[in-house]
Amino acid sequence: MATLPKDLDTLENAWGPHLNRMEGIRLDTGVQPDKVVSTHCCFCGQQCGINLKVKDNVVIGFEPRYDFPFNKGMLCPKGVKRYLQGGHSDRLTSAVRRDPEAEGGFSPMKYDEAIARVASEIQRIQTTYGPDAVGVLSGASLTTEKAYLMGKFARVCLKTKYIDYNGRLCMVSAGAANKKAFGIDRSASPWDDILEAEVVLVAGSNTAECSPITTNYIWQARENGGKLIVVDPRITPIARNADIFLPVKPGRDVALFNGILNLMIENDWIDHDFINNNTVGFEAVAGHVKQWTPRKTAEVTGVAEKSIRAAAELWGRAKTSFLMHARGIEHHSHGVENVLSTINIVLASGRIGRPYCAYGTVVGQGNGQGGREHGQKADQLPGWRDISNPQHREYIASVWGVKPEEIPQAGVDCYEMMRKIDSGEIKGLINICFNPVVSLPDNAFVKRMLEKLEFFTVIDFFLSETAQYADIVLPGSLHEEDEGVVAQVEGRVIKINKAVEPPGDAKQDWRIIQDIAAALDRTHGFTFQSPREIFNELRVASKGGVADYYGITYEKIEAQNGVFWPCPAEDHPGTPRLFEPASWNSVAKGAGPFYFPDGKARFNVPAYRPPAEDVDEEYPVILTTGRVVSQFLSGTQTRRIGPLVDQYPEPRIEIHPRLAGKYGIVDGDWATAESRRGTITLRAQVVTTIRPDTIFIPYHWPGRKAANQLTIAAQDPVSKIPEFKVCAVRIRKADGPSVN
Ligand SMILES: Nc1nc2c(c(=O)[nH]1)N[C@H]1C(S)=C(S)[C@@H](COP(=O)(O)OP(=O)(O)OC[C@H]3O[C@@H](n4cnc5c(=O)[nH]c(N)nc54)[C@H](O)[C@@H]3O)O[C@H]1N2
Ligand SMILES: Nc1nc2c(c(=O)[nH]1)N[C@H]1C(S)=C(S)[C@@H](COP(=O)(O)OP(=O)(O)OC[C@H]3O[C@@H](n4cnc5c(=O)[nH]c(N)nc54)[C@H](O)[C@@H]3O)O[C@H]1N2
Ligand code: SF4
Ligand SMILES: [Mo]
Repeated sequence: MATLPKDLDTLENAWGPHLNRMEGIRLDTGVQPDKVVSTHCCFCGQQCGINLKVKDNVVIGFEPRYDFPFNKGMLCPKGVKRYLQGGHSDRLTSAVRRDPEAEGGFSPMKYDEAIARVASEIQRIQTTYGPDAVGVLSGASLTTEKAYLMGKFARVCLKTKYIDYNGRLCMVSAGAANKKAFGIDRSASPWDDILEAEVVLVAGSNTAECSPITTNYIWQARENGGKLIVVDPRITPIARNADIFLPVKPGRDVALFNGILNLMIENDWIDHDFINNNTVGFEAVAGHVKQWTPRKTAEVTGVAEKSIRAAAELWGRAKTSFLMHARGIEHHSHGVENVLSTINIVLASGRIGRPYCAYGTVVGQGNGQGGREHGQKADQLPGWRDISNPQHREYIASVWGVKPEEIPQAGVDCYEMMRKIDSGEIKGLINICFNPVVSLPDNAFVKRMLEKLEFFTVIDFFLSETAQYADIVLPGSLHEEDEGVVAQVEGRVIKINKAVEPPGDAKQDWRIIQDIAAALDRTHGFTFQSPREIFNELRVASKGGVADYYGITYEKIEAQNGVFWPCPAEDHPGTPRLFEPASWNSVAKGAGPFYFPDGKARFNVPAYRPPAEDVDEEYPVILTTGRVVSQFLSGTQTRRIGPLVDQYPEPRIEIHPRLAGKYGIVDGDWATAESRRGTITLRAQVVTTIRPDTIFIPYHWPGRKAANQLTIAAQDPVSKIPEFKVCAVRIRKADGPSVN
């Protein structure tokens, strides 16, 4: 096992916890790298450019990339320490099988035997119960080639309809709303359009902690005279510097944005020409939002009437603007409506598809964008095609060399797949790049379901909390051990380059998948020799779809430092800004710039619905959950990086002094939060930066520290995203951490 030179680790420890502008900083440890590999950070959807320094097949250090136009030489604390996980002693370097006798419950086994066992279990289950009895869970941290391969593997090799992915917990409300409003699911502009925007509106995004490089764009806009509006129940670091802060009560964003639109219409702060020429459905929305008077909006949202008026005026009168949102408005049982309500105020303003006039969703996972385009979603085929559309099935069948009727129909979302385990329809599960035990809501149910499976296999590079339920764990690859493309937050397709070989028996994920296909003797379509070959098939499969990658090649990505999709032809430069009046789409279709046959964007009526579980006398406090800067997602990676753990070692309950006082809780006390589904005891962090009716718990920890013991499995009816951002709890002071 490769180990990291200690001095590097120590040097890194000395660096501050905040955004690191690294100009001039070079690691000078006397260790000369053999090579420097230009690639991207493995963590969030910003996908900052980074150079990895490699010696003896070990990543020993890094430099931020100044040549990548997005991060321009900056990285955040996670990006800075990303490579430290590679040398961790927990790294899986062989296949392991469940073994109650062994220390830790698992013992190593030969890779080929593990693959043979996985294949024989799949065969046994499918012969006994039918092809749909085996399901696949996949992930959006995978490269786009792997995401594409997983969709094809489920449909063509396993012939199961049950595949879904962890982006279901992340971007699907934004995706569904974008498709409804624009006909395409991608941020509308490169982030440079933030720089000169007169107003930047940030809704439900803890930008400074979760998308730190985006923060820098917003600061630059402010330096250029721009104003900032932030909508969040917490005064996040970015909210502290807002011109107008709207401390919305969790789950009430539809009311807020309907109220703002109502004021825009009343004051005629709308663009009639744009609405008439480029949109449909305005009248219905205008009629609907009339009821959202400032007073009613204030009552429902808990935001002062004068702040709502001030925000509507600032937004309404602006000449240029950028609206962005993240999971704060999307993780709701009405997440799609929340997003549509923000899109409505963008469309009404007419400020989209022009310089400094834009709208975007802040992508979460490393390939949160690319991972949702090419067929690992339950209802999707490559190129953002629809699995229930006969023409789409026919085209993809022709690319895959199968008959259209052989492609299964739509499956169900990943949480519903858990329910299918409960009902006995799914008996075997293959999980790659997903840690549902930590990340799905109401996780006691999830654990019971994984125990209920007849066979469960996981492909990961660490023995994640989910892998601990597996019969066999196959040793997958780290980001820096493979190549492929991802699409970052702006819609720019970029290239991840391989820096090191996987250690021991660990293998690139696409090889593992194809090894399973070979062991099943179902190799048709699974004989790729490289990610490049997979990408070339993906290009053809996406051709003519909304997410058209046909004109993108590895060489073009290299030459242009990324290519924005859609890019339908090799001589097409890509599409940085969508919806420009003379965009490829409008030229091709002879219509307006939006991705519908008539070229017009859609207003949608977003009716207000309260959260699925509102507070009551028994459970009087709102719980909302999310992130902290130093941890990433389910924490499997960042909880193994010492300096990041030191920064925020364990979750705490953020609580306002007024609420804390009511229960006799002071800062640092143990406090218990209890919902109808579970109980958690953590230290209280008493802060004035949160609404007094709401508590916040970050969710990156497993076991008794897992926020998802409490959350509710209520889902949006369209996107199926879980309501991570609101449930009802009661709280009390506790003597110490719970023991069980
Ligand atoms: N450090 C760090 N960075 C990350 C990640 C990470 O785990 N750690 N994960 C990445 C991923 S996958 C994602 S999805 C993104 C997530 O990025 P964000 O969405 O920015 O992060 P969250 O903490 O989930 O939630 C954002 C904010 O929503 C607010 N909020 C809660 N309820 C509501 C509500 O009802 N309305 C409104 N308007 N706001 C509300 C919370 O107070 C919080 O400040 O971050 C990415 N970047
Ligand atoms: N309460 C609450 N719950 C939430 C959220 C919240 O805000 N609140 N946020 C939700 C959101 S937005 C998200 S995105 C999800 C994320 O939830 P998950 O997807 O479950 O979280 P990850 O930590 O990304 O888990 C990915 C697993 O895949 C592994 N992995 C990473 N990269 C690769 C790879 O390239 N190959 C292989 N083979 N394995 C890999 C990691 O080691 C890890 O074990 O959590 C959701 N859950
Ligand atoms: S902002 Fe995201 S991509 Fe950039 S360094 Fe941080 S975690 Fe990595
Ligand atoms: Mo996410």
